[in-house]
Amino acid sequence: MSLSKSSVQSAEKRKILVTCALPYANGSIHLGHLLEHIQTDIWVRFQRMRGHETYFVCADDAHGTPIMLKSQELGITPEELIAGVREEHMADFADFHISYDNYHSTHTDENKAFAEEIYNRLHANGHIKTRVISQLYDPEKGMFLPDRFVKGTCPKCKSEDQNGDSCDNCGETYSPMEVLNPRSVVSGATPVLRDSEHYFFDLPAFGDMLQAWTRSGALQEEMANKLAEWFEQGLKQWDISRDAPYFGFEIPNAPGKYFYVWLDAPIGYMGSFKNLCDRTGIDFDAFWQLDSEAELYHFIGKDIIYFHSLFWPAMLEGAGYRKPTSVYAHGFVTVNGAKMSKSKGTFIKGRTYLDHLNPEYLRYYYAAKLTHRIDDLDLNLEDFAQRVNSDLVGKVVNIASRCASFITKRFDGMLSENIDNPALADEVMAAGDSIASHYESRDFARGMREIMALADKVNEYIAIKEPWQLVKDETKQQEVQDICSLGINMFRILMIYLKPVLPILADSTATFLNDELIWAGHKTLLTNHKINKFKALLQRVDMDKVNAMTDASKDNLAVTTEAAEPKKDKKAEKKKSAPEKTLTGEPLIDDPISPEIQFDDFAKIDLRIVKIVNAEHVEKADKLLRLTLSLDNQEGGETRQVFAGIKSAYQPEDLIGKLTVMVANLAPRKMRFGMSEGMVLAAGPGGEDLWILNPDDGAQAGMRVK
Ligand code: NOT
Ligand code: ZN
Repeated sequence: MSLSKSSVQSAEKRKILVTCALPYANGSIHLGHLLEHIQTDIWVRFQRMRGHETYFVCADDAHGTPIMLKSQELGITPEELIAGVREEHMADFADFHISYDNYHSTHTDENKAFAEEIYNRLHANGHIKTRVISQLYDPEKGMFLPDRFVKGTCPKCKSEDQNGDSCDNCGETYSPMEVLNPRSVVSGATPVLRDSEHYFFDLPAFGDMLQAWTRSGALQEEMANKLAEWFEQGLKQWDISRDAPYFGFEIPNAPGKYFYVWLDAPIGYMGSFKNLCDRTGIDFDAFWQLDSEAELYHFIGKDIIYFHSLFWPAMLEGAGYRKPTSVYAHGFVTVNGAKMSKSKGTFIKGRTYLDHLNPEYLRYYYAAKLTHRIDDLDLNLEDFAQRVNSDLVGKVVNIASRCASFITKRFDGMLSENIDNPALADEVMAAGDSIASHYESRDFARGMREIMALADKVNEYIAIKEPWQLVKDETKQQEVQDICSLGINMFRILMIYLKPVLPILADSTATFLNDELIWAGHKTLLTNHKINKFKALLQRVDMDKVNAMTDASKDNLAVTTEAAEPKKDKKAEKKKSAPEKTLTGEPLIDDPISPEIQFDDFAKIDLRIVKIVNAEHVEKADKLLRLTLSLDNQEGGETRQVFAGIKSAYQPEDLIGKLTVMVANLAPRKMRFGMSEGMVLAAGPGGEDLWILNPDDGAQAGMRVK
């Protein structure tokens, strides 16, 4: 990410610090995250190309209950968990060419120091209040339960197995204390109410400042409207403490109390930048002090506007720091017109994409659809292939491939002294300012359209001139050289314009053309200049690879006992398959990371073919069947009771006498209905299509027994 000093364009050199929202350290990067990181990276690369002093930082968001619980589940420390996930995230971003100057973590000394300092200043300025609140507490696990970790019966429609904060059946939202028959998702225990003193940040005290800031023009229109609604509803004090056990930073002078993850998450922007400054000598204060003239931008998803446009500026103000210049929100990614879905294979992880496709295709497709607005963006996979093939391969690279071989073969790689058609050259060169303004205002789609319209003109020009015909006439050689030299020059300028989006294609173009492709170069032409032999610069998108990617993203293996995945709830499941992040509160548990296991680990799993000797409904459970499994198929032999969430697919009587596969050595688990002493395996997207393996009922595993 070199800052090309020679490319200084604009009169004034700006100091710019840019961030993306910090991904949680408990799940993989998917194409939803990548919209934001790609959008921001394009903007940052553009600013760097224009010669501005630009820094781009991010970090993993490492704290909170889900990360604590997940590390326990995996039998590792939270530090080990977040270190591994950070490596994975950094590799994913690097492979999508996201050019971070620093990718840090919120669980660091820098972040701790800033979190404490900001808190201490807020405290000293009277912005921290305390009061006792009552919350549900899991007596078995010994912890307070965030809303999402409570389940039970909806107080309104009485539908069972609903979330602690809202009902999927009737849509009602409520407090977890209103839930009937509540249970802890962590242990299955019945939660009890317990009091605890909490620390609150006095957000309402910043109401006037926030209203003024909102109207300062720093925010997108849709966002300012959203804020106006929130102001109307009235700002509330924000609970910033959580009780031990919690993975985070302890609050100064408050033993056993921890900063809520969302308190130190935005401070992570400062922590990451500080770490960069300490390594490289950049002046941290010049970017963060109250009267800083540097620009500070946060790119975020629309779901976390509240945190970035209310809490964060108020915290900064209260602690004596500057506020963001702008917060730029974007919409969510849908795939083929719908929410990303695991069963359709459209919940696509960054790594799965990279296993099949070139990252620059996605960079271009997102750029071609991104505007400065908050609308959702649809990744239509057919359109994706078609668009990339038609624009990048068919229009842009095509110009080079049509012209290059003549220059190499006939003219020893030399571009001519004259170029044909100065009017066309002028038009392409002059478009730089307008394309730059589209980049600046994040209207990448308009920029891409303008670039492609120019590419169309250049292609038309070449098609009319037909150098492949002229070349046959010995007297027309100079004309051929001039036409093709113009073509190559136009290709070069278009690639300068595309460089923020397609850094790797731009690099290979630079090698091909012996030219650096700096932004200022769009006003110059290469004449009497030697170029290298043309090599294919970009492959077409192959639909088979797109399909292979969605196949690889299909997640059909559903583990069906509740015992196996105590934290799986419908709402989290829904959220998991959505590109968006959490709206408020605790992060959701994302995909469990599957650590690679060795054969020895696998060998520990006692998989047995067992006979279902009894199956029955479980009173008050809408998903579960109670199975009695015979391990040795002998009367009076060893049996196990297992609760399996397969009620949607089977009548109990159809199961009796069938064989299935079970994990026989899973630690028994106490459930509301009794002990579950193992787990049966099943496959399928769910609902009626859920098949338990049945080796005696047909040749193939996975055949339906119904
Ligand atoms: N980890 C959060 C999420 O929604 C984003 C935190 C961004 C940093 O994925 N914070 N602020 N404010
Ligand atoms: Zn309900």
